[in-house]
Amino acid sequence: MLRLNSVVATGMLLLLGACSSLSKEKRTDAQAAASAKTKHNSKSGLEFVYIPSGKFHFGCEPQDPQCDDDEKPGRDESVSGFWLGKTDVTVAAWQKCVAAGACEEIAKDDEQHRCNYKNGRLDHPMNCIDWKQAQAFCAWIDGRLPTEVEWEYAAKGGESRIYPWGDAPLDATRANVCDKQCRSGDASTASWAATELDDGFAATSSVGSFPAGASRLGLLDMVGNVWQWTASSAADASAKVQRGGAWAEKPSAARASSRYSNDPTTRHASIGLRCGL
Ligand SMILES: [Ca+2]
Repeated sequence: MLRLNSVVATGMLLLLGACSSLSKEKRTDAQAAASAKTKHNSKSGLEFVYIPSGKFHFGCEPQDPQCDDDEKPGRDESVSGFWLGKTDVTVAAWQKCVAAGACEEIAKDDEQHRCNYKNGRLDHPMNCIDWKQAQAFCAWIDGRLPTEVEWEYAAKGGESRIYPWGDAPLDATRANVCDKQCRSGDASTASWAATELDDGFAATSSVGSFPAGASRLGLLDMVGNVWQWTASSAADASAKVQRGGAWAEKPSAARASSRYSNDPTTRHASIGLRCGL
């Protein structure tokens, strides 16, 4: 009997070992993205990806030498499952919201015509909108702006990653940042333009132009293109946090833990939004 128990116990241990190694089996990002749950929002025409609940390290990753002080030391966070836009909110989606009477017409443009609304760039991210206008759009589709913790969790795919695609350095195929063209387009950004990069865009790009920069679950343009307003307040409680860097920012802002904030009334061609549901 003792011997039988021993055999059974050994078998159980082997089985547990097998289960454990299966659960640790590493899926590639392409496999993870292919099996991610997605849904179409008919009101806006936007796609959403389900981000399953989990825990992660919020803030500076130990392998990241570019972290700013406001990313350190980071902390453990838990996130409940939620839906996040696969792309930034587009001009086409914003037009639908305006037609429905739930969003404002955006009349303002900047002197370089980089605000996308009414400039014929329907598949570009909506920009030049303040925090309340961003909130109103998300409310229209029964959603909300994500918190910065949710945003970073999604950007990192729940893992320890510097960028949505992993730890490989940013290059011209990964994201739309302030590259050599950005310098020529706006003299004010010249001091931090990454002149060694040519990503092909002087200002915003059509959403999804950088598939090589996709996150583990297939989110596009999480970094670069436009900053994304979040629901979170900054250390200065009157300011709101924005994430992801932008076409007008240096590449180091396009890291998953990089943070920035602005007064909620700020409207700029480098700031847009992505909704959670
Ligand atoms: Ca660029």
